[in-house]
Amino acid sequence: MKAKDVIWEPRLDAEATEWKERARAVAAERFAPLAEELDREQRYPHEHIETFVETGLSGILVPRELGGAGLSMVAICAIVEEVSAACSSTGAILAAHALGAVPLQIGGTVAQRETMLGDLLQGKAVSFALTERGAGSDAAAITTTALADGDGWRIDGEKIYVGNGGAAAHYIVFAKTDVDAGPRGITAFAVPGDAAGLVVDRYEDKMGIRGTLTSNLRLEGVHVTPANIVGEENRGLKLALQTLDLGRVSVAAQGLGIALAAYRLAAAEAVRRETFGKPLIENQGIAFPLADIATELSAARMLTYEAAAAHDRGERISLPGAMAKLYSSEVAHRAADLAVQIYGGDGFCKPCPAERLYRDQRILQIYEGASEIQRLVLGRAIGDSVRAEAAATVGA
Ligand code: COS
Repeated sequence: MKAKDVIWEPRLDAEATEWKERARAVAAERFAPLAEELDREQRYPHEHIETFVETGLSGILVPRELGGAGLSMVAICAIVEEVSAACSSTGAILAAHALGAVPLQIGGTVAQRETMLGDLLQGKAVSFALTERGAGSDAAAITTTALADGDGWRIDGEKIYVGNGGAAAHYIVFAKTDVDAGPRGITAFAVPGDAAGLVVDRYEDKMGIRGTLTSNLRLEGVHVTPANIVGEENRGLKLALQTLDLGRVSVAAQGLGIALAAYRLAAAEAVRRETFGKPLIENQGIAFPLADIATELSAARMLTYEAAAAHDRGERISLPGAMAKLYSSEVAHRAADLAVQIYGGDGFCKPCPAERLYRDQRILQIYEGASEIQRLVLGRAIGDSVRAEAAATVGA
């Protein structure tokens, strides 16, 4: 039996199956062979962006009428999972490319969609610039301002941890247009990467996914007009949170890919390596944790593909998306930890792939809403549902 056969497989339609197989073949041929090098050299893979364009991966979320594939979220998860299993950095870059399209799909004008989604198809990313030094989990606390200036606004502030920053053609920048209105005073602006006053001035030296760009963005007197607003003025926080609802499902899919890669390594090594005269897997101390990971990985897949399917049915996915991200990222953590343990000393040393996966998975519990935020979202919903039920009982 092949190790992967034990894990539950989602039932995909013909289109998603075709794309999953295509992604697996491209990832095996082009992404997996460079995974170790990208990590070692902390190198952004420009050649993989060309591959995205050549194979259509750059347009997975772009609507068909604009030349993209307009795929379902289920198909996108299957692709992100395959690519992440081959190379965590490339999976994260692809997911970030797709994320950039979401605010435009939700709130972009026809002209914005044509320009920026057209660029995305050519491999020119749209980056999401929300987080600031004092506003990570508390997104409403951003201090970047967009104050009225002539025919538009002047943006001043600093964004951190901007995915694809420096390689993007456009940035969706969230700024306060009404400093006294709290969460209802934030607006999203599409800012061209070459706008005067926009500077990418630092790249982070990261523990994992070292082939990705994570940048510091300074905005000093960047001039924008009403044509740059994405969605409604002062409703940018809602747009950001709607975007993150979907982004969290694709982070869950990255987690599935990393967990699967770690699980396959761990299972193969447990069968290959012998101690005390028998393969490691003949010991329950090794077989049982592998069984647990196989079960958890199957459960994480069920949560993730169901959240994606719910989105495709037109349902709001804040809660299933939060569960999928929370669980999948923690399964990836446990799977990578087990792979390191089974490899033993080798697992602690480079260039063992288990060592790389252990570092790569760590960000999944942090970006696009830390595990604590997913629990906060779910905890609030639990309180609301109990109170609603109690109120309904009193009213009955
Ligand atoms: N979809 C659409 N709208 C949403 C939403 C969602 N998932 N979640 C909240 N909103 C709306 C609320 O309905 C509210 O709208 P109104 O102003 O019309 O009432 C508004 O957004 C503010 O919501 P809320 O009051 O719940 O905001 P809070 O500041 O209390 O906190 C959390 C919201 C903590 C959940 C949010 O800030 C969050 O998700 N933080 C994490 C941010 C993140 O993921 N950062 C990573 C960035 S990418 S690396």
